[in-house]
Amino acid sequence: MYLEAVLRSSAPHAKPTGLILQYGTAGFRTKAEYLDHVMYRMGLLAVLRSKKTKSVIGVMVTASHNPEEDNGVKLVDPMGEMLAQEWEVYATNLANAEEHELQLVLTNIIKQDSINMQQESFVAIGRDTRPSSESLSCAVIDGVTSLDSKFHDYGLVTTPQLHYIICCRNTDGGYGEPTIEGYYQKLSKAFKELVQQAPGCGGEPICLNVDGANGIGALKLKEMESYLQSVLSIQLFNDSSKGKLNYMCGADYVKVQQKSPEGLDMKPAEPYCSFDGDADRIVYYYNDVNNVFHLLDGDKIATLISTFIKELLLKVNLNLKMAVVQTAYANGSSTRYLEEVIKVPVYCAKTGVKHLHHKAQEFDIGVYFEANGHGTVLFSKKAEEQIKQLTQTGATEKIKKAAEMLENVINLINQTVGDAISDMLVIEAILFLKGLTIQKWDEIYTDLPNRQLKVTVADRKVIETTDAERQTIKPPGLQEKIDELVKTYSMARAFVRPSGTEDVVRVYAEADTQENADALAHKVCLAVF
Ligand code: NG1
Ligand code: ZN
Repeated sequence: MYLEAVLRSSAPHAKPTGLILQYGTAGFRTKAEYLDHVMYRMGLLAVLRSKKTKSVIGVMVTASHNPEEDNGVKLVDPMGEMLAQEWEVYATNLANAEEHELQLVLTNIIKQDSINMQQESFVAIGRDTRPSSESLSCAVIDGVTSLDSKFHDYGLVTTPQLHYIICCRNTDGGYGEPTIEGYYQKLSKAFKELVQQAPGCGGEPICLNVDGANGIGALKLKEMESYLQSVLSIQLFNDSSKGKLNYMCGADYVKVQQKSPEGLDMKPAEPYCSFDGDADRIVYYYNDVNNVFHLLDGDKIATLISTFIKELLLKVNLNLKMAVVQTAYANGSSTRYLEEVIKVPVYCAKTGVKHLHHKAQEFDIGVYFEANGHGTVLFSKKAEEQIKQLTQTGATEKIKKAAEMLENVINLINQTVGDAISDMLVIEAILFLKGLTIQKWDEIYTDLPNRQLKVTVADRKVIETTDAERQTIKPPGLQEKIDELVKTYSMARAFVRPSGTEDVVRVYAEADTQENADALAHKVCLAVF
């Protein structure tokens, strides 16, 4: 009988007949005008998921780094992680059911997963600053309330803030206070304590320029500024809701174009960073004294963080298994440096944070970053407990101090998902503690020149890949063509894969010079047609 109420309230959110969408690597993503029914239905699905897991489930309305006109939605599972893979199919089925099929599809999910509809449920909703996000999140709420569920609308939040809140709510505050205020307090406390452990602390605040991509990250950073006063001084650019979100700015623009964003006048040698549209990615960059642009992407970030953690682990003498997880997009130089110089095992996962996150969970300390700047560090319970123990009973002051630093890193990093604000604070603390400028950090290893391009084809699904997307198995002959092309360049590597978030095929190439990387990428594009 409750399903009749669902059908009644579905009418204002009716699905355009024939529209088919897929729950991809980052949930549903397309032009905002196609998404009203999807939002309503994801409200329904979040209630079912909440009943099934007996936990609070999150719904985030955002299309991250995609253009302002786009929007999207993803569900957040109980520990702040991405929605379980088995449920992605439910999401797709529900989004694609025609109005007259909705009741049947819902009933099937309830039956298939033996969901007790009497179980209480609670859904937490968040959204980014896109003009379409407010009304789309109202559609989510309509879906949630049509199944009589409780909910809380957190309004404007970054994606990682919502993940943090979900984790806090489901651990009875064990991960922190389940509020935005609690998030600022937890992070700023850990940051200040870390920075205070540096020998030269107490002087001028650390200075950093931030490109907020005209999005939610800028808004939230402004809110957080007062918590960081006297320790970190932030000059914020592209922080206006009047500027167009992600347009010629933001982390994705800087990473893909390999140039500085519009809207900031870069001064030589000063450090800059860019967030993406929902503040779960960050990249750093600077212009050298000759005004040459240098990018420090997710690979450089992973290297900085894992070197720092490895050094501390040696000091505390804990035998914890640490590894770094990357994707095929990781620069070859970074992988070599991590394996050969830092001597930490490196694994390659498929593109998409859930794959990296999953792999990183296999270790006591799993550092994962996509080259585009999305990443975090996961600490196992065992690692957290052993480190905590040493802060109390460490044999020497040196051991205690190193253990305290590790504990602060644990508190500063958002373990639920990549988080631009949290990652930025971790990076700034490490640079400060190690006395490194952005140039010195950049000099740790030199990136191989690389190029990322996209090709539009009739059907991107004709391309199938294996070996964590580094090889194609379909269409026949494509891999052989790529191999032939790669052989004609020095230090070269190239691969293609269908995007999970856009209707394109992505092409990546690296080689000894920028000209060669560009030429190889172009030739591979032609091979894809
Ligand atoms: P696709 O469109 O599947 O390449 C992009 C990013 C992913 C991930 C997702 C979700 C690249 C090459 N790909 O996926 O890493 O961040 O978006 O936002 O950057
Ligand atoms: Zn994002």
